[in-house]
Amino acid sequence: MRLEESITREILEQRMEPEMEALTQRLFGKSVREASDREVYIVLLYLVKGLMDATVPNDGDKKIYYISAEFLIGKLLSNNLINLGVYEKVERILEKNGKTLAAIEAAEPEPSLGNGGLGRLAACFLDSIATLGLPGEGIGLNYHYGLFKQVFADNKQTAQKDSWLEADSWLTKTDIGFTVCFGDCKVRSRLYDIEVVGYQNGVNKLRLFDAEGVDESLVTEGICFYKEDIRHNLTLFLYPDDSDEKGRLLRIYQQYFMCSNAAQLILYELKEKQHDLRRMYEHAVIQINDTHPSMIIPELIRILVHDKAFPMEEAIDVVTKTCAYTNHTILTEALEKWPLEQLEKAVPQLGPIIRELDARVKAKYESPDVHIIDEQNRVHMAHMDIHYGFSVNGVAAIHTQILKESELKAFYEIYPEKFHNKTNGITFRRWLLSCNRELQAWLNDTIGKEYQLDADKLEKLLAYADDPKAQEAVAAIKQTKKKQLAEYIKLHEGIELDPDSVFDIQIKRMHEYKRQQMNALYIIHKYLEIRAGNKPVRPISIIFGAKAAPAYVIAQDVIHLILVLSKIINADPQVSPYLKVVMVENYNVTYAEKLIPACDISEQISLASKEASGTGNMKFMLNGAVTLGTDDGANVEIHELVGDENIYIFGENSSQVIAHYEKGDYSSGKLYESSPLIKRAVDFIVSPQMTAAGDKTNLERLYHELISKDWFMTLLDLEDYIRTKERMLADYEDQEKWRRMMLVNIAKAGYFSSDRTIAEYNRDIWKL
Ligand code: 26Q
Repeated sequence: MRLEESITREILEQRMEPEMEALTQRLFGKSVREASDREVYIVLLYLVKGLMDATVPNDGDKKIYYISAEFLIGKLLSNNLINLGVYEKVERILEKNGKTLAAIEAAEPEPSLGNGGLGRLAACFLDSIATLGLPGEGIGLNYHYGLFKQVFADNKQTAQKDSWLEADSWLTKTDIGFTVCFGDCKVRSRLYDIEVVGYQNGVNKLRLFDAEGVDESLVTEGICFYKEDIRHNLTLFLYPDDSDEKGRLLRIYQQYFMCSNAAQLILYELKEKQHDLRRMYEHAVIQINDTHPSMIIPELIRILVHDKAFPMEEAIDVVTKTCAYTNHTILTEALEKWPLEQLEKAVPQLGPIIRELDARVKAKYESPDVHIIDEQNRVHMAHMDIHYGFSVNGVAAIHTQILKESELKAFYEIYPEKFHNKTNGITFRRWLLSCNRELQAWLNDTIGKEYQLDADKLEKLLAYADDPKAQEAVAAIKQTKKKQLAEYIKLHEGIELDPDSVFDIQIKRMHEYKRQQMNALYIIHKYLEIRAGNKPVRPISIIFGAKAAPAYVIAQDVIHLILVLSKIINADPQVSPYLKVVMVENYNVTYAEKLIPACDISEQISLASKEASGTGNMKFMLNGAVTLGTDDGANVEIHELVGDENIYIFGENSSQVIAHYEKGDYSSGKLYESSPLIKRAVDFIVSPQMTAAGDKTNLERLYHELISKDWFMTLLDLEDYIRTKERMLADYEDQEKWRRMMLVNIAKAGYFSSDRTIAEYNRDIWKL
């Protein structure tokens, strides 16, 4: 549905109220007052789409194409209202009609088109690209089911399909489509657009390709589906970051489908604008978000050579000058290496191109470290990106440094000029203006609104760090957000939390390197201490949110551990007045928006050197939480910005951890045997109390993992972690000190605005 073509944005804005009434009548034959929340949501959806249609597109001579397998955009209504500058207006109209935006928002499905950080980053980047008025678009896939919906049963995670597509949607079907050829079939695509409006600026597009003929009835149970039928399941699911063999083959098909469509779209747009393809790089830059879209490189080269009669040499040169690669991980197991045989089965036409690219590398460099095809005939996607792209970047200072010094050292020696650091950022529109209206209103009153477009202006708040009134105000806002969260958790999880307790929150994907299991061991420690009579001066609420890849066994075991602990502790009358544990079900962007503003202690406890950046850490800081973390990822930069007095850093640093791996001298068994405190906590996992309440198989497997392998060194930092958390809890009682820390953290968060990150990408890489 489209609004009348002729209506301008100004008219629509001024006539919001009568337009809303008229549209509600037209669509549902009722007034706004009579309409249901869901109906009002649909009315607002179309009004906002109308406003966006009437907004000037961000255009220019050179365009950034941000290609990503994931765009974790979250719900869009509130964000769009804010960016269009009509949030308050709509809020007032709704209020007049006995409705609240919060209730309307609840009627919007969340598109979970991403796993976690990488997908959310892509969404923040689109917001900043639009806000900075840069010409650019995101290109990805229109998965019918996003990341699975997590449902707990018997204290375990089960996975359900999460459908988000509906007739009335932010997606606009276009008449653009291409043919994509695979080894065994051809698939037609269809392009859908989602408009992304910048804050007080023009619009850009997120362009999502779907496959024609996807058959949702292929899903059998949960998230199981018939994997052989590629033609009908291509864009059915977003893949959780770990999968079985068949799933992996399907992922190659998905990646190629995305890349081939992207390549065809980009070349189509260049042709439309009558640009000379030989100078493609003057008009287009392609940012490859991790290696998932890497096939765009050989695909573009293939099209240029086969369809546009380019000599191979020139095709390679042009494509190399157009493509840039972002690395998001140091975990070797997460770097994509596709067996050439599998790749050629799915996409035979790419085989010769990739072999040619590899041959050129091998002719020049002897070291197997930089070859594209290895001795086992596997294609190293990242290696292809680095040789045949003009830029490589890490996502936080320490991450880029580790890439240069160890993971990608051989490449850094060949191409030092290609390496950049681009520390991640977050959009303040969603992670402050939208999720914490109370804080943004107070900031506006206190330091003015400038910070909304110039995040560094948040530093003005430093002048208020010791001001009792400001301290009082941020504490009151935090209290409000904690109360709201407590109500939400009561409603959704059935667990009651005391808003006067300390809210300690760890929300992120479940992974051993992120060490949720270390937090669980703290909980055990605290539980045993309370039972022994050592009661904390103030109750503590420890809150988790995390999905685990369904095939990741240990991660499932950690979820089980936390859920069982939660059952035991919350039901223990001796302990629960002092300690509560919650793992929220189906943690997603919407939940994050409620959890982050309510947090006191932000848990960022990854094993040093393993978390490339983290972005949750930035969201918490911006909302006045204090970080408890290791010197890892962007924590390092947070630490530098706020100083030792405003953050709690513990554990071994990345050089020490890397040295353990090199020497192979870490032994969790030894630590377990030598520390009574560690032993007591770890043993509790398999205590009769636990195995009676939980599943012995899961608990014993986890116990053995911890004392015999513990690849991500949980026990290494456990004692220091416990000590530091205790010190932090004690400091919380010095409210003046704590509130000062809150203010300093908010004041220093400006650096982590994705507007800054995008401005840097543009200055150093894209040059739009
Ligand atoms: C790979 C192969 C097969 C199937 C799935 C995948 C897959 C999917 C998603 C691999 C990785 C991901 C996601 C990675 C990710 O989110 N990385 C995070 O990126 C953030 C943004 O840069 C960083 O802040 C985090 O530190 C990093 O972990």
